[in-house]
Amino acid sequence: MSVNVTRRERPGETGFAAERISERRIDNGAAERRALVAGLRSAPASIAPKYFYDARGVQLFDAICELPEYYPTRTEAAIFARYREEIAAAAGSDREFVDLGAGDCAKAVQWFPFVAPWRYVGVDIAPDALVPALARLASTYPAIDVCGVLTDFTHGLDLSRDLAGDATTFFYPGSSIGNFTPMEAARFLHAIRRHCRHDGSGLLIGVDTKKDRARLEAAYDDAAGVTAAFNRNALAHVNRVLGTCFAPDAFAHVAFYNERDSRIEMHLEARTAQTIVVDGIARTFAAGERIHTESSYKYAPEEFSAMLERAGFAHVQCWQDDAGDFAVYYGA
Ligand code: AVI
Repeated sequence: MSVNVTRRERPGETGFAAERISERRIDNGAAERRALVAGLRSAPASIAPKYFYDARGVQLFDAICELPEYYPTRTEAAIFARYREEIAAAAGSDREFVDLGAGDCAKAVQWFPFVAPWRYVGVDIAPDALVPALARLASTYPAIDVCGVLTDFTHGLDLSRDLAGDATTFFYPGSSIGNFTPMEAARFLHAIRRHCRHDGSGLLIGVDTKKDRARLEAAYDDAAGVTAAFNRNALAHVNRVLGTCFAPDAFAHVAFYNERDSRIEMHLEARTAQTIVVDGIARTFAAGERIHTESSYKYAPEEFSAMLERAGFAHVQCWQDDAGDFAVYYGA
């Protein structure tokens, strides 16, 4: 049975009151540039995965989510659809609903009829998709107090000034937690738990599972080459940030499952020796040398449930598809 939410369409209305959006981003431009330069000069070299997500990277990621090989998005959606009422019963209704990495808010909005939030807080680092989506939500659901927070929560989650101070459902879908190291993930879960101060609060999260190497590797090295383009696009982004002259096509996309660490690793491998001036100093990448661009950790359900419990969540429940390809958890 779904809970009734007042729904009123006001087509054409796109404005959204600026005071409903809290700007919590700190201008770390210089420090971020230094970290990028240091990563490129190191051996092995690295580029943080956030450099995937310029405008083209966001489009490429959307295309990845539609690929036949990339099962996480589709499988999570199927689990949500199949167990929506059961999950909503665990999370409860009439909560403040905090959407971490909200983007265009599309995943969260599907929960509205089932959990009837009285307040929605979309949290994201970038305003481009979030602000117009909040405007649409505010107009479509006038009974919900719709707000946004712009922040880079990968550097630590502090929403103490932004929450109403009531029972809160945190929502973190898409296995984005897999892009943290296990240590960072544990810290992040603890930070969310610290925000769950009121009875009825909890976390609803989607996490990818371990599975056979061939399927994992295909998901990160698709036949159409979309993930390869996504990976190489990080170099085009870095060129704009640092004024470097990387030729993205001079680097091969490499993705493999590191079974020891339970993670997919993505790298860019120099096809031939490449000398790039990075912040005034030449850096030569030997033929075959790799730049590490992303790790995507996979967790067995018992491992992730234990992580949630260590972070202080109780009554952890897990829902999976029949093949066990993905898992959705709720912990109170
Ligand atoms: C955003 N994140 C959960 C994706 C993942 O699966 O780790 C990013 C991605 N990288 C390549 N394909 C998708």
